[in-house]
Amino acid sequence: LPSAIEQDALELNYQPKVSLRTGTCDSVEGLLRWNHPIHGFISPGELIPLIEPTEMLRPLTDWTIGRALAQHRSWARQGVHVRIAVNLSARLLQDQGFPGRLAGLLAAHGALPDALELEITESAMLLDASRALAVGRKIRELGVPLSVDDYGTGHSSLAYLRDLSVSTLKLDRTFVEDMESSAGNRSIVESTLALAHALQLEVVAEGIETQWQFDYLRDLGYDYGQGYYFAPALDAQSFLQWINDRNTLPRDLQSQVA
Ligand code: G
Ligand code: MN
Repeated sequence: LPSAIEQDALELNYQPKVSLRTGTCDSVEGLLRWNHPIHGFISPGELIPLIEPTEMLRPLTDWTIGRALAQHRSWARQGVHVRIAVNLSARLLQDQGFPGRLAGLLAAHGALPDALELEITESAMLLDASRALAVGRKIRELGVPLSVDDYGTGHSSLAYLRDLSVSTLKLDRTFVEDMESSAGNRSIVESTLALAHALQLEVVAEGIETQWQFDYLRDLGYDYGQGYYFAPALDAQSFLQWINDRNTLPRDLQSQVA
Protein backbone atom coordinates (compact mmCIF):
# COMPACT_ATOMS: atom_id res chain seq x y z
CA LEU A 1 0.00 0.00 0.00
CA PRO A 2 2.72 2.59 0.73
CA SER A 3 4.19 2.07 -2.72
CA ALA A 4 0.71 2.04 -4.28
CA ILE A 5 0.08 5.44 -2.74
CA GLU A 6 3.47 6.67 -3.90
CA GLN A 7 2.98 5.38 -7.44
CA ASP A 8 -0.61 6.61 -7.70
CA ALA A 9 -1.99 3.08 -8.21
CA LEU A 10 -5.04 4.00 -6.13
CA GLU A 11 -7.99 5.71 -7.73
CA LEU A 12 -11.30 7.17 -6.66
CA ASN A 13 -14.46 6.37 -8.57
CA TYR A 14 -17.52 8.51 -8.15
CA GLN A 15 -21.14 7.47 -7.66
CA PRO A 16 -23.71 10.25 -8.15
CA LYS A 17 -26.17 11.20 -5.45
CA VAL A 18 -29.33 12.59 -7.01
CA SER A 19 -31.92 14.97 -5.54
CA LEU A 20 -35.23 13.13 -5.62
CA ARG A 21 -37.02 16.47 -5.65
CA THR A 22 -35.32 18.08 -8.64
CA GLY A 23 -33.55 15.16 -10.32
CA THR A 24 -30.26 17.07 -10.28
CA CYS A 25 -26.92 15.92 -8.97
CA ASP A 26 -24.73 18.16 -6.86
CA SER A 27 -22.72 15.59 -4.96
CA VAL A 28 -20.99 12.27 -5.42
CA GLU A 29 -19.57 9.56 -3.22
CA GLY A 30 -15.91 8.82 -3.89
CA LEU A 31 -15.17 5.11 -3.72
CA LEU A 32 -11.64 3.84 -3.45
CA ARG A 33 -10.26 1.50 -6.12
CA TRP A 34 -6.94 -0.22 -5.90
CA ASN A 35 -5.95 -2.07 -9.01
CA HIS A 36 -3.41 -4.43 -7.52
CA PRO A 37 -0.85 -5.92 -9.94
CA ILE A 38 -1.42 -9.45 -8.53
CA HIS A 39 -4.73 -9.46 -6.68
CA GLY A 40 -6.70 -7.33 -9.16
CA PHE A 41 -9.32 -4.84 -7.95
CA ILE A 42 -9.51 -4.54 -4.20
CA SER A 43 -12.66 -2.83 -2.90
CA PRO A 44 -12.76 -0.44 0.04
CA GLY A 45 -14.90 -2.99 1.91
CA GLU A 46 -11.96 -5.40 1.80
CA LEU A 47 -9.25 -2.83 2.24
CA ILE A 48 -10.45 -0.62 5.10
CA PRO A 49 -10.84 -3.36 7.75
CA LEU A 50 -7.31 -4.56 6.95
CA ILE A 51 -5.83 -1.08 7.14
CA GLU A 52 -7.79 0.15 10.15
CA PRO A 53 -5.60 -1.31 12.88
CA THR A 54 -2.36 -0.29 11.16
CA GLU A 55 -0.35 2.89 10.88
CA MET A 56 -1.35 3.05 7.19
CA LEU A 57 -4.80 4.39 8.08
CA ARG A 58 -3.52 7.94 8.32
CA PRO A 59 -1.70 8.14 4.97
CA LEU A 60 -4.58 6.36 3.23
CA THR A 61 -7.10 8.81 4.68
CA ASP A 62 -4.95 11.78 3.75
CA TRP A 63 -4.47 10.43 0.23
CA THR A 64 -8.24 9.92 -0.19
CA ILE A 65 -9.15 13.40 1.02
CA GLY A 66 -6.38 14.99 -1.05
CA ARG A 67 -7.48 13.10 -4.16
CA ALA A 68 -11.10 14.17 -3.66
CA LEU A 69 -10.10 17.83 -3.24
CA ALA A 70 -7.91 17.74 -6.34
CA GLN A 71 -10.77 16.17 -8.32
CA HIS A 72 -13.20 18.74 -7.01
CA ARG A 73 -11.01 21.51 -8.32
CA SER A 74 -10.45 19.84 -11.65
CA TRP A 75 -14.20 19.42 -12.23
CA ALA A 76 -14.84 22.99 -11.06
CA ARG A 77 -12.45 24.22 -13.74
CA GLN A 78 -14.61 22.32 -16.24
CA GLY A 79 -17.75 24.02 -14.92
CA VAL A 80 -19.03 21.16 -12.77
CA HIS A 81 -19.48 21.89 -9.07
CA VAL A 82 -20.10 18.80 -6.98
CA ARG A 83 -19.35 18.01 -3.38
CA ILE A 84 -17.33 14.83 -2.91
CA ALA A 85 -18.13 12.53 0.00
CA VAL A 86 -15.39 10.20 1.20
CA ASN A 87 -15.75 7.18 3.45
CA LEU A 88 -13.78 7.45 6.62
CA SER A 89 -12.91 4.81 9.13
CA ALA A 90 -14.94 5.26 12.29
CA ARG A 91 -11.63 5.19 14.13
CA LEU A 92 -10.73 8.62 12.83
CA LEU A 93 -13.26 10.06 15.23
CA GLN A 94 -10.96 8.79 17.97
CA ASP A 95 -8.03 10.70 16.51
CA GLN A 96 -7.84 14.15 18.08
CA GLY A 97 -5.20 15.21 15.57
CA PHE A 98 -7.50 14.54 12.61
CA PRO A 99 -9.42 17.87 12.52
CA GLY A 100 -6.12 19.75 12.39
CA ARG A 101 -4.85 17.61 9.51
CA LEU A 102 -8.17 18.05 7.72
CA ALA A 103 -7.87 21.83 8.04
CA GLY A 104 -4.33 21.56 6.64
CA LEU A 105 -5.50 19.54 3.63
CA LEU A 106 -8.28 22.03 2.87
CA ALA A 107 -5.81 24.91 3.04
CA ALA A 108 -3.20 23.10 0.94
CA HIS A 109 -5.78 22.54 -1.81
CA GLY A 110 -7.31 26.00 -1.50
CA ALA A 111 -10.67 24.29 -0.99
CA LEU A 112 -13.80 25.47 0.78
CA PRO A 113 -14.97 23.04 3.47
CA ASP A 114 -18.19 22.21 1.65
CA ALA A 115 -16.23 20.77 -1.28
CA LEU A 116 -16.03 17.75 0.97
CA GLU A 117 -18.30 15.56 3.05
CA LEU A 118 -17.21 12.79 5.40
CA GLU A 119 -19.19 9.56 5.68
CA ILE A 120 -18.77 7.55 8.83
CA THR A 121 -20.46 4.40 9.99
CA GLU A 122 -22.45 4.03 13.15
CA SER A 123 -19.69 1.98 14.72
CA ALA A 124 -17.85 5.26 15.41
CA MET A 125 -19.84 5.59 18.59
CA LEU A 126 -19.04 2.10 19.80
CA LEU A 127 -15.53 3.28 20.61
CA ASP A 128 -14.98 6.15 23.02
CA ALA A 129 -18.25 8.04 22.47
CA SER A 130 -17.30 11.27 24.20
CA ARG A 131 -14.08 11.49 22.20
CA ALA A 132 -15.98 10.78 18.96
CA LEU A 133 -18.41 13.59 19.81
CA ALA A 134 -15.57 16.03 20.46
CA VAL A 135 -13.75 15.17 17.22
CA GLY A 136 -17.05 15.26 15.29
CA ARG A 137 -17.79 18.71 16.66
CA LYS A 138 -14.39 20.01 15.55
CA ILE A 139 -14.98 18.67 12.04
CA ARG A 140 -18.33 20.44 11.91
CA GLU A 141 -16.73 23.64 13.18
CA LEU A 142 -14.43 23.54 10.17
CA GLY A 143 -17.60 23.51 8.06
CA VAL A 144 -17.13 20.00 6.65
CA PRO A 145 -20.45 18.10 6.67
CA LEU A 146 -20.61 14.69 8.29
CA SER A 147 -23.00 11.94 7.30
CA VAL A 148 -23.87 8.60 8.83
CA ASP A 149 -23.30 5.78 6.34
CA ASP A 150 -25.14 2.44 6.13
CA TYR A 151 -27.64 3.69 8.70
CA GLY A 152 -29.68 1.00 10.38
CA THR A 153 -27.15 -1.82 10.20
CA GLY A 154 -24.84 -0.85 13.07
CA HIS A 155 -25.29 -1.04 16.77
CA SER A 156 -25.80 2.43 18.06
CA SER A 157 -27.96 4.51 20.29
CA LEU A 158 -30.16 7.14 18.72
CA ALA A 159 -28.45 9.68 20.96
CA TYR A 160 -25.53 10.03 18.59
CA LEU A 161 -27.82 11.18 15.79
CA ARG A 162 -28.88 13.95 18.11
CA ASP A 163 -25.42 14.72 19.48
CA LEU A 164 -22.88 14.05 16.74
CA SER A 165 -23.86 17.13 14.68
CA VAL A 166 -24.29 15.10 11.50
CA SER A 167 -26.11 16.72 8.61
CA THR A 168 -27.19 13.65 6.67
CA LEU A 169 -28.30 10.12 7.26
CA LYS A 170 -27.78 7.47 4.57
CA LEU A 171 -30.19 4.58 4.96
CA ASP A 172 -28.48 1.28 4.20
CA ARG A 173 -29.36 -0.33 0.90
CA THR A 174 -30.54 -3.58 2.49
CA PHE A 175 -33.75 -1.79 3.53
CA VAL A 176 -34.34 -0.43 0.04
CA GLU A 177 -33.57 -3.72 -1.71
CA ASP A 178 -36.67 -5.71 -0.71
CA MET A 179 -38.98 -2.79 -0.14
CA GLU A 180 -41.48 -3.84 -2.75
CA SER A 181 -42.13 -7.23 -1.17
CA SER A 182 -41.37 -6.47 2.47
CA ALA A 183 -43.84 -4.44 4.51
CA GLY A 184 -41.29 -4.52 7.32
CA ASN A 185 -38.71 -2.77 5.16
CA ARG A 186 -41.27 -0.18 4.05
CA SER A 187 -41.96 0.58 7.72
CA ILE A 188 -38.25 1.05 8.37
CA VAL A 189 -37.86 3.24 5.30
CA GLU A 190 -40.81 5.41 6.35
CA SER A 191 -39.96 5.72 10.01
CA THR A 192 -36.31 6.51 9.27
CA LEU A 193 -37.46 9.37 7.06
CA ALA A 194 -39.71 10.70 9.83
CA LEU A 195 -36.94 10.42 12.41
CA ALA A 196 -34.36 12.10 10.17
CA HIS A 197 -36.60 15.00 9.24
CA ALA A 198 -37.72 15.46 12.84
CA LEU A 199 -34.03 15.84 13.74
CA GLN A 200 -33.58 18.20 10.76
CA LEU A 201 -31.26 15.84 8.96
CA GLU A 202 -31.31 15.23 5.25
CA VAL A 203 -31.89 11.65 4.30
CA VAL A 204 -30.44 9.61 1.44
CA ALA A 205 -31.71 6.25 0.26
CA GLU A 206 -28.83 4.00 -0.86
CA GLY A 207 -29.06 1.21 -3.39
CA ILE A 208 -31.95 2.42 -5.57
CA GLU A 209 -32.07 0.02 -8.50
CA THR A 210 -35.60 0.14 -9.88
CA GLN A 211 -38.20 2.63 -11.08
CA TRP A 212 -40.58 1.36 -8.42
CA GLN A 213 -38.10 2.11 -5.63
CA PHE A 214 -37.35 5.53 -7.10
CA ASP A 215 -41.06 6.48 -7.36
CA TYR A 216 -41.83 5.21 -3.90
CA LEU A 217 -38.97 7.04 -2.17
CA ARG A 218 -39.55 10.27 -4.06
CA ASP A 219 -43.27 10.25 -3.23
CA LEU A 220 -42.48 9.50 0.40
CA GLY A 221 -40.25 12.59 0.61
CA TYR A 222 -36.70 11.25 0.61
CA ASP A 223 -34.25 14.05 -0.14
CA TYR A 224 -31.64 12.14 -2.12
CA GLY A 225 -31.07 8.79 -3.74
CA GLN A 226 -28.04 6.83 -4.83
CA GLY A 227 -27.82 3.53 -6.67
CA TYR A 228 -27.49 1.71 -9.96
CA TYR A 229 -30.84 3.15 -11.12
CA PHE A 230 -28.97 6.45 -11.59
CA ALA A 231 -25.40 5.24 -12.10
CA PRO A 232 -22.74 2.95 -10.67
CA ALA A 233 -19.45 4.40 -9.46
CA LEU A 234 -17.80 6.01 -12.50
CA ASP A 235 -14.27 7.13 -13.22
CA ALA A 236 -13.74 10.89 -13.22
CA GLN A 237 -14.08 11.30 -16.99
CA SER A 238 -17.21 9.13 -17.23
CA PHE A 239 -18.82 11.07 -14.41
CA LEU A 240 -18.23 14.33 -16.25
CA GLN A 241 -19.93 12.85 -19.32
CA TRP A 242 -22.80 11.51 -17.20
CA ILE A 243 -23.52 14.79 -15.44
CA ASN A 244 -23.25 16.87 -18.60
CA ASP A 245 -25.71 14.55 -20.38
CA ARG A 246 -28.04 14.54 -17.42
CA ASN A 247 -28.08 18.24 -16.71
CA THR A 248 -29.01 19.03 -20.30
CA LEU A 249 -32.25 17.07 -19.90
CA PRO A 250 -35.37 19.21 -19.42
CA ARG A 251 -36.26 19.58 -15.73
CA ASP A 252 -39.48 17.58 -15.86
CA LEU A 253 -37.66 14.63 -17.41
CA GLN A 254 -34.79 14.70 -14.92
CA SER A 255 -36.99 13.50 -12.13
CA GLN A 256 -38.48 10.74 -14.25
CA VAL A 257 -35.58 9.08 -16.00
CA ALA A 258 -32.43 7.52 -14.72
O1 G B 1 -21.20 1.39 2.40
P1 G B 1 -21.32 2.27 1.19
O2 G B 1 -22.68 2.91 1.07
O3 G B 1 -20.22 3.32 1.13
O4 G B 1 -21.17 1.29 -0.04
C1 G B 1 -20.98 1.65 -1.35
C2 G B 1 -20.99 0.37 -2.14
O5 G B 1 -22.31 0.09 -2.57
C3 G B 1 -20.14 0.41 -3.38
O6 G B 1 -19.26 -0.70 -3.36
C4 G B 1 -21.11 0.32 -4.53
O7 G B 1 -20.58 -0.41 -5.60
C5 G B 1 -22.32 -0.36 -3.92
N1 G B 1 -23.56 0.05 -4.55
C6 G B 1 -23.85 1.29 -4.97
N2 G B 1 -25.09 1.36 -5.52
C7 G B 1 -25.61 0.12 -5.44
C8 G B 1 -26.87 -0.45 -5.86
O8 G B 1 -27.76 0.21 -6.39
N3 G B 1 -27.03 -1.78 -5.58
C9 G B 1 -26.09 -2.54 -4.98
N4 G B 1 -26.34 -3.82 -4.77
N5 G B 1 -24.89 -2.03 -4.60
C10 G B 1 -24.64 -0.72 -4.82
MN1 MN C 1 -20.55 5.35 1.86
